[in-house]
Amino acid sequence: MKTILLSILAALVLFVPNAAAHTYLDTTKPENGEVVVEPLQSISLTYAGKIEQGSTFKVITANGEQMETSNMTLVDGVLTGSFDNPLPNGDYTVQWNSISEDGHPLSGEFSFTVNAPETEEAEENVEQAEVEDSAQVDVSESEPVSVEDDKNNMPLLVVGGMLLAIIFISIIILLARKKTK
Ligand SMILES: [Cu+2]
Repeated sequence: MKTILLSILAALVLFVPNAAAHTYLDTTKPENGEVVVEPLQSISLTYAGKIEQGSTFKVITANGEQMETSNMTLVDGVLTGSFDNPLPNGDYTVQWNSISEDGHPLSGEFSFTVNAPETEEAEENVEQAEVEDSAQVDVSESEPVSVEDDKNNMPLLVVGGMLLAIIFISIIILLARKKTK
């Protein structure tokens, strides 16, 4: 019983003053879990207290790629990162890393989704990709069909031949054993 009380006391002493002294992340824009339906060109994190210069965040796509921010500012506890172009539609995770005024490091992450009407640039990219796709299809279609069939059948023929050989050899071995008995 004494140890339990002591550990509770220790926990209180260790954590309560710390929590009270820490700055914490108050709000974010976009919010955690938000689906953004307009072009998004900046992300901001608002802290409840002061944080130090050098506080920063990374924006990671669903594929694990990092979106480079073109500008990162810290004004009155609001850390804002902007991008040269609106973020492409998709899921994003923001990994933030800040230093509280009392010197304690703070970090965490939140996620959001962009589902905005495609910009002209994005549409051009999609069209380009489609043109490249159809070009690739044309190349494969122009290949003589018989050649491709031979290529596809070759491994099957080899495997089939090897299987037949193995069965044939096994039968011979079995027959030879029977004869010796
Ligand atoms: Cu602290």
